Order: sequence, then structure tokens, then C-alpha cells
Amino acid sequence: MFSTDDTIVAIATPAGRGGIGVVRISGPAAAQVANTLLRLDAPLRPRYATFARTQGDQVVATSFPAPHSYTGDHVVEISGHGSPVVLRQIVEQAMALGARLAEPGEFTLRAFLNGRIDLVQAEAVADLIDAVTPLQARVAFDQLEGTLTGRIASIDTALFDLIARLEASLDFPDEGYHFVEAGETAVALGAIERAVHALLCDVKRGRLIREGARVAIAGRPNVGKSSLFNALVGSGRAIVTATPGTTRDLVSDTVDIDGLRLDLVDTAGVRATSDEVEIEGVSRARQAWATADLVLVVLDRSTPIEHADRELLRETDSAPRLIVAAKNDLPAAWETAAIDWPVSNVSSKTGVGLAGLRAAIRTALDGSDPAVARDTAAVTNVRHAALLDRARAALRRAIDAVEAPGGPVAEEFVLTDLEDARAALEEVTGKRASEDLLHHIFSRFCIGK
Ligand SMILES: Nc1nc2c(ncn2[C@@H]2O[C@H](COP(=O)(O)OP(=O)(O)OP(=O)(O)O)[C@@H](O)[C@H]2O)c(=O)[nH]1
Ligand SMILES: [Mg+2]
Repeated sequence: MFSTDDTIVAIATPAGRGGIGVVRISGPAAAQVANTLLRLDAPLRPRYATFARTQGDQVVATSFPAPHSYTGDHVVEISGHGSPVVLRQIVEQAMALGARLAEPGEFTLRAFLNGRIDLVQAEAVADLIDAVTPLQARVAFDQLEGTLTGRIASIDTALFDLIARLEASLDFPDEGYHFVEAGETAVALGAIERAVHALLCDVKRGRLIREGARVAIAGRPNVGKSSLFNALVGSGRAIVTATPGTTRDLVSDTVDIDGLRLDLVDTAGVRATSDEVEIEGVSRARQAWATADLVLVVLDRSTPIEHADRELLRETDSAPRLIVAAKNDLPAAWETAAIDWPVSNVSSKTGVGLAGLRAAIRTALDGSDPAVARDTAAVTNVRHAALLDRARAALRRAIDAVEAPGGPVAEEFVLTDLEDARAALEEVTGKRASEDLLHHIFSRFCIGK
């Protein structure tokens, strides 16, 4: 089992030089270690920043007595000038005084083990730190604040209540409640299942916010793929020339569209060729489309539609895609009605149409307009989604048993399913969590968190 009775120490700020650097000490001996390590003019007062000296630095130390600290243990935070050398010295001195170097995520693990936060909130801490877009950060913050925790807790309470009533009827068969009261139980179960279902409805959008999406650009050579890529990324990342077959390798970069993080991939133009390098490029392009969440099929609006365009439209027919008519600043060589599919007109040269394309990408990926999508999704984590799915399946089985045409089934069977649903919910919040799972989750964290 994890130890929580020793005192741990680590640098809590990023590696390298900085304006300030913070060393965090947590555990029963934190105050004692700090008092020995620091030369203090006045003793540390709880939650007051106090000036002090270490052997090699001037610092400000703050003491957070248990349980009112990040970890729930006694914590002392020492802020020094952000020199890696000096911070390391402070850590070494703390270790010489009996503290142990903290494992990655161990401060947060202690917060979890001490009941300060549940597992959903601990995972939200990591997500908040890893957030790349403001929307990702907001969703993680919401979970840290306990939004999801609260929704799961109320489902769990309802489930617990139902289980207690069913168990009571089992314990007192003489009272005449030998079988489940089908109608009442079915109603209660239905409400619980709907609550789980509501959480799961947001999963796709939640995961999209958390993990982002991969968007690949496809088209025959010279239609303006790399120019579109550069316009969306906002840099001259990909090489653009008038020579068809310029792009060979995959070029990718990150784009933020209304808070959605996209991994945008530019690919080689597809055509039949005997050039070895280009053949490999085209094969990589096809792989990129196949693994993308969305394909932007680019056509050149200023040159007639070619056989290769039609082939490509057919090839990407079943993939989630948007058709983009590029070079819209030039005279059009075809009407958009010629394509049996909605078309976004853009000019990478002037930027006209790019905003509309961004909105179309967003809608294609999460099926909602940006204003609506700003509502935060509760479930963003695959682990949570899988467990909620398990809970829903168990509830479904219980409902089927209660509503079985041959009359209601004995309580024992329904109870087994309900306990299964509860176990899944408790694994989300960490009430039931194996040591392996905790290791897996907390090893993702940085040292000092
Ligand atoms: N007028 C105009 N020209 C464009 C536009 N986009 C691209 N071009 C020109 O079209 C030519 C090809 O552009 P690229 O972006 O390299 O095309 P590509 O599809 O990546 O080409 P390959 O990498 O060879 O497959 C270049 O000469 C660009 O300057 C546009 O919006 N307007
Ligand atoms: Mg290109």
C-alpha cells in the first residue's frame, strides 16, 4: 500500500531557471524539517508568508498545517529565487533531515488518500496542467470543482437507497415483500439509468475537447492544400510552390478552433506517378485520411474539375469530410452545383472564407455551433466513460429483469446488477480503486504535483 506516514519533498515548479522556484514539503515532519532547514527571524505562522534564509538563498516560507493544505498533510512551501541549483540544495537538505523525494503525482495522491479530493478531481488536476486550449482548461477546472463528482454522487445515493430497500424486502420475507415491487422499482431504476445516460451523452464532445481531433487535408497536386494548411495554422510551415507535387511527407501542426485542439495534417497531392518518393508520399497521405476524424477534400475552384478530383471524391465518400473549393479569389472554372455535396469556398491568399471553414470544421466534429459548445461537457475521460457505460449496462439488465414478461425476478438477481452498477460508479470516483489503477493514474503527473 502507499505510505502516507512519511514526509515527502520535491521542487514543485518546472525544471530550469525561473523568477521564483517552489519546494514543497508534505507529511507529519514537514514543519520540523522546515524549522531546522530555515533560518527564521520569527516562527512560521499558519498560512502566513514568512521571510527566511536557507544556506544559500533568501526565501519566503508558508506553512499549511493539516488538514488545511493541498495534500491534507502538514505542508510547508518554500519559495526561493528560481535557481535550479539552490532549489536542489533545499531539497537535499530536507532529505538529509529525513524527508523522502516525492514520486510523480505523490502530493496529489496524498490529497486523494486523505480524502481531500476524489479520483475524478485528481485526474482533473492533471488535465488542467496539460490543457492546451482555454476550453480544455475550463472543462478540467469544472471537474476539479466537483461538477462531475456531484452528479455521480447523486446517482450513487439514489442507487444506494434502492439497494437498501430491496435488501430490506429480502431480509423480511415474512412481511410479504418476497418479490420486487416491479412497478416502483422499475420507475426508480429508469430514473437512475437516465441520469447515467445523460452523462454519457456528452462523452463524444467531452473527449473531443480533452483530446482534440485529427484533421487531414486531401486533394490532387497543386490545388492549394499546403496554402490552406498554412492559412489555418497561421504560419508558413508547409512549402508552397507552383510546381505540382511539392508536398511529399506529412506535415502537421496544432490549430485551436474555438477551443478545440486540432492536429492538422497536410499531405502529398494524389496522382498516378512513377516517382518513388511521391508514391510513398501518396501512400502516407491515404493513411493520414484513414486515421483522421475529418478529411478536408480540397478542389481548385480556378481550374476545371478533373477525373482525379472525382476519384478522390468517391474515395473519401464514406469518411467524415468537408469539401473545400480553394483559390476562390481567382475566376471560377466550375459551379459549386457541379459537386453533389456542400462546398466551402475559401481563398488562402486573401483569407476570405476561412472563418466559415473553421465554423464548418467545428460543426462537423462536434455537431454543435460554438456558442452551444461552450457549455462544458462533464465526462471527458475514457476511463470514466467506460465505467459509466458498464454502470448503464448493469442498470439495463436490472430493468429488464424487473420488467421481465414472466413476472418480476427475485431480488437477488436485481441486486447483483445494482451492486455491479454501484461498483462501476465507485471506481470512477475512486471509492473502489486498485493500487495498480492509482499507480497508473498518478504516474502521469509531474514530480512536485
Ligand atoms: N490565387 C491563389 N493562389 C493560390 C491559392 N492557394 C494556393 N495558390 C497557389 O497555388 C499553387 C499551389 O499551392 P500549394 O499550396 O503548394 O498546393 P498543394 O495542393 O499543396 O500542392 P502539392 O503539394 O504539390 O500537392 C501555388 O502557386 C500557390 O501560390 C489561393 O487561395 N489563391
Ligand atoms: Mg502541398
